[in-house]
Amino acid sequence: MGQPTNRVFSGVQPTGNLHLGNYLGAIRKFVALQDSHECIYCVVDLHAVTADLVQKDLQNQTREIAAAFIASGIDPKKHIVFNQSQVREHSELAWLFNCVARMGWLRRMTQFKEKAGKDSENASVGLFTYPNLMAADILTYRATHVPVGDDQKQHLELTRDIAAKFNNDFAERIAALGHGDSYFPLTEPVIEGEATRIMSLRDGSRKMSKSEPSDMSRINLTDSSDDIAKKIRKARTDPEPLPDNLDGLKERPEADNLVSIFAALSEVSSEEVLRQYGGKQFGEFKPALADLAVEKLAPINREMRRLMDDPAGVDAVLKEGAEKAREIASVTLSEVRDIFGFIG
Ligand code: AQP
Repeated sequence: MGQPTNRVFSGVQPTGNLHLGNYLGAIRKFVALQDSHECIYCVVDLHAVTADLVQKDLQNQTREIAAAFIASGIDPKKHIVFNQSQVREHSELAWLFNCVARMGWLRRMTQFKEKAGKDSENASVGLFTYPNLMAADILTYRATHVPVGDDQKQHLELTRDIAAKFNNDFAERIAALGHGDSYFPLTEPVIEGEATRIMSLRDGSRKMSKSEPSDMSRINLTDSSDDIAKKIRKARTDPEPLPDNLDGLKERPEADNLVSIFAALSEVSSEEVLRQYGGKQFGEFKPALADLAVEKLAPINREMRRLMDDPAGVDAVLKEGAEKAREIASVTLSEVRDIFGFIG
């Protein structure tokens, strides 16, 4: 089988509190790539247990992400939507990548440092090797493109390093087995647009995040219209009016963040938003942003609720997706086993 040329893979962890950053930084891009690419979108439940071993409601959290994918416009009939743990090949390839990746590469991963915090001796080994599993998720499908937020850039670089080392170390066998001069692609990240890093509504220096304790820091996709409006009204800002150009947003992280959110939701540039709102006070800008956010998110929220009312229906989509994913994954793993030289 030749390498695919336009296959997209990406995933979202079912760790609760799916937020506007996940939507604008990732899920909305997933939707946009559907017309031009073969897409595989995964609820990465094996990743969810790396930080907190016992998830409060993993099954419903998994369904919620799948529902968000579909409610946002991903068509599971045309593309593949599934949860990671149903396709065992991800774990097998991750083990093999544990042997390809080097300790020094993983020690440089900033996300591990952030998530493990000061008590890294007590972090799970899974949290440390998380980027190898992510590389396996992507390369099980030999995906060429991965839409992600800016925080995942370093993990994508590691995925490319793993692919390059594998291709290089096994070059002779790859060629001898008829796969040409490389087996895995050097996957391209798709990190572009106005919303690659949406920040917390309470602190413009911190990423909007599922694990941030304050619910006021993020807009959840399950929030009611009233909650969305309240969170935007209470979002931290400074007392100055909005500037009329991008330079004026420097050193104003909270203002910059709200302008970026407005731009991303209305699909225009931040410059365009400032042309319209430059010189205006937040008292005028925030209600306009709240209206826009509600207009864009309410239909997704409604559709997510409808889907979540039928858990068996969501499970059926995931099962069917897993079957389709396994068809691709089993071929890759069989070829990779041959390249390694295992019997069977
Ligand atoms: N604030 C963000 N702005 C833009 N994109 C973001 N993403 C996450 N936060 C932002 C992107 O969403 C996708 C799914 O993320 P994930 O489930 O893998 O979780 P994460 O990257 O670890 O970040 P979260 O969602 O905030 O979770 P926690 O709190 O656990 O760190 C990815 O493409 C990510 O880049």
